[in-house]
Amino acid sequence: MKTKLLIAMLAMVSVFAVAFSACTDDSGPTDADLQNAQATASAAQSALNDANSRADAAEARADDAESAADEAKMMADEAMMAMEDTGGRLAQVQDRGHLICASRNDVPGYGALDDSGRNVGFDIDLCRAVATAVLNDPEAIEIQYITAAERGPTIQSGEVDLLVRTVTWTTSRDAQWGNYAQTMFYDGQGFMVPADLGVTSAYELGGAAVCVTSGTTTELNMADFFRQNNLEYNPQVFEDTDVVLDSYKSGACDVFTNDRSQLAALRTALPNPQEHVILPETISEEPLGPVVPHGDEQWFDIVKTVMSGLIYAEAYGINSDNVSQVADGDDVKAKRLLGTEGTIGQETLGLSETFMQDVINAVGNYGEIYDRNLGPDGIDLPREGGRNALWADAPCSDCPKGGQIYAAPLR
Ligand SMILES: N[C@@H](CCC(=O)N[C@@H](CS)C(=O)NCC(=O)O)C(=O)O
Repeated sequence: MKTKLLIAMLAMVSVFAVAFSACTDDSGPTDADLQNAQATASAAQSALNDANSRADAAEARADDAESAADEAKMMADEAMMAMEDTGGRLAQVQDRGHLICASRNDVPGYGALDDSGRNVGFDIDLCRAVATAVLNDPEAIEIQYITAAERGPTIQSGEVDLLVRTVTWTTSRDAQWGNYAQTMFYDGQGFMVPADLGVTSAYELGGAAVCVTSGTTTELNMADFFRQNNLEYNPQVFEDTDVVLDSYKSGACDVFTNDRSQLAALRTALPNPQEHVILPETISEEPLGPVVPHGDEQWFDIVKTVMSGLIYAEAYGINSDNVSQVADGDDVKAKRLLGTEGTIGQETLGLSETFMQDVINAVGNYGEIYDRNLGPDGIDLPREGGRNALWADAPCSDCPKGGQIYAAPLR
């Protein structure tokens, strides 16, 4: 429209210019002047007509382009909405029919093969809990076995849906590896030594050969500890747990350092556990839990909600034995968790109303998972009075309390 006006104005200006030049000539316009002016005016008129039709065509093209742009935007919005509806990774997992977890089979309590060759452990149960929430099948899992050093690249690439392999939450891992969903176990780093060394404190370890696995917070904390305390040491760094353990067993190193719960677990697998002591010092914070790949908030939220559900199920006294009765009972909060009253966000997450009933039926609540793997029926780490008890004001009456296991309330 603006183009049209501009061209029309230019044409008019050229006609007026001829007329004006004729008027300002003292001798007055001659016939030739008038003919020239008429010719210029009709040329200007046809230029104007021409410009008008070009402007009309341009306007039509602009309208076309505008509606094409609108259409493209609508399609992009629709695609985005469809993606949000189906959920990127959720849809992938459901299409594939199984969940891929990166984990392990070499540490009792977290992930190890039982007598029948089935992988069992705390980390494996968290993987099964998520598989149940999204596929209603705790067996629909594929475990990729990776070393500690492979954890970052594996979850960064997005080739697995979940990383559950004794992973400590740290700021750089959050930034580089993926999104850390929820702390499911509070650990800290310790040292194990053969009892006959006569060492009673980590501060007596100056000059020791220390076995550690690469790519772990353990390796970094160990360096800090010895440097900070001006102690010389000889680090023996290996990639596999088995190799570290063999080196420790063979006496190639005097000390084995790791998260305390793993030290306790691996100690039980030594030929004479009582011949090894775990020193009293804890030198770091190791909050452990599942990690999801960056870039899919719905998937991140799903995993967080499943973890919260496990924790609050224990707090509300819902377990694998009573889940059906509680679902039909009159405890409002418990019913909300189980999908028989209100909502905890199931629809937005793309999960069934009663997904937590399926999860608890399949793997139990947080306390059941703990007891089976890390507690009395597993590697027997005490819970009562420790950080891995439920929080101080947890509503349950008969669960261990006063700890730090706490999650987003389910509403
Ligand atoms: N929580 C620490 C340590 C995790 C960890 O799993 N450490 C060792 C201890 S046995 C390990 O698995 N190493 C053996 C391996 O990579 O196979 C971390 O996230 O870096």
